[in-house]
Amino acid sequence: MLNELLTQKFKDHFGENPTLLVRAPGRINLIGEHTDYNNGFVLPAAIDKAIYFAISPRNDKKCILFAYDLDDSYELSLDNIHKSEKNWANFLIGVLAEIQESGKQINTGFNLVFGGDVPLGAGLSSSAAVESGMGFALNKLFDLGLSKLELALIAQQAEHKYAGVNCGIMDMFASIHGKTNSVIKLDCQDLTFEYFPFDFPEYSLVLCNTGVKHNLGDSEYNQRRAECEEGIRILQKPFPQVDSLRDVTIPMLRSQADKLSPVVYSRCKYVVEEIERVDVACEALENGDLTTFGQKMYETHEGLSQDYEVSCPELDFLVEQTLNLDTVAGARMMGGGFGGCTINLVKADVVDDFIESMTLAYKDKFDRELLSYKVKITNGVEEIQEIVEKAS
Ligand code: GAF
Repeated sequence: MLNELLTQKFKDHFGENPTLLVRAPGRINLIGEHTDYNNGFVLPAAIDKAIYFAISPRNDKKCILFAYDLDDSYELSLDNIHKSEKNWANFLIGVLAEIQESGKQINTGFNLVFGGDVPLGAGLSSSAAVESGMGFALNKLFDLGLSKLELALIAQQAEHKYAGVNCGIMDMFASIHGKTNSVIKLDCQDLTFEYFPFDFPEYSLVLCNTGVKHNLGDSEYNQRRAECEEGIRILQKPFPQVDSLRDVTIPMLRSQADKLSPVVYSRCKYVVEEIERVDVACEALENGDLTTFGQKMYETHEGLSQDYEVSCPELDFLVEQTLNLDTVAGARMMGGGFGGCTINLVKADVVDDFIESMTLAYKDKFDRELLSYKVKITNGVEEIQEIVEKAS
């Protein structure tokens, strides 16, 4: 539906059919939060909320970008790629710039319309979806021969340099490598991964969106990363073999407690525990043990809230609300934090009641509307062949 609207917009705006249509999904993360930039493990998946791209090559050097959701456009030349004053355009320009830097030259411009239904600021990685989709579309359109991993790394660099967030690799990796009904256990140290089936018909994945996005989110994120790096620098003195928090154990950390500030100690403690938790959670998943898996999700939330301090009252409230519900296996805040969504593993037959009671409780407590989404796990970024044929 969305891609049909986009195709129509493309025709109206550029007077031709797009050559290529692409779908790039947002992501959820089951467990393994703030571990990616610490060389740990994560367990994300691509979801049925996505950003769509309609694109065609041009004969000149112009790149015309049109944001469907904002009804706004931006134009630049391949001869002069630079940051824009329009924030939305920078996610696309960043990818273009990184591709040019990678040595895979794009020599002719293009017309592009993009838009989708990944809620913004909800912790579902709409920006990674934009970057991943842009890279995939350009790679395909100009036959650049970039691998999936190269596309993920390009998207990550674009986020660092053009959005100013020193993010890890998880979001773009998930948007690109997603697989229907599977979660991706990604080792962020060597970027190897394996799929774990996540197909439990008796449970649904429900996201509860606080609608809160604290402005400090990006700078606090970068600060958390810096605090982890400070911890590593201190730990490397007695333990020179340590390269990242992946190499640290709780006894090692405890032995240096007097050298680390209480804040840095708590940040490191959370990360070390979380890296271990992903392993236990994956084992539970393999055994079909959603009770243990859910307990680990709650432990993650506790750590993110108390030690890593990236939660907020709205997220804490939503998680607390589920604690006594035997229809919820696990719940926690998801993503970078400071707002966005909680992820909940809810018995499928009570999802509507769950959403209704959460909505009422949230309204009652914060006088805000709670938006909830039941999400499905889908494939990662892909070309949408049929629609192009239908549209032409
Ligand atoms: C954000 C970042 F972009 C990811 O790399 C990851 O660190 C996540 O926060 C926290 O796990 O989504």
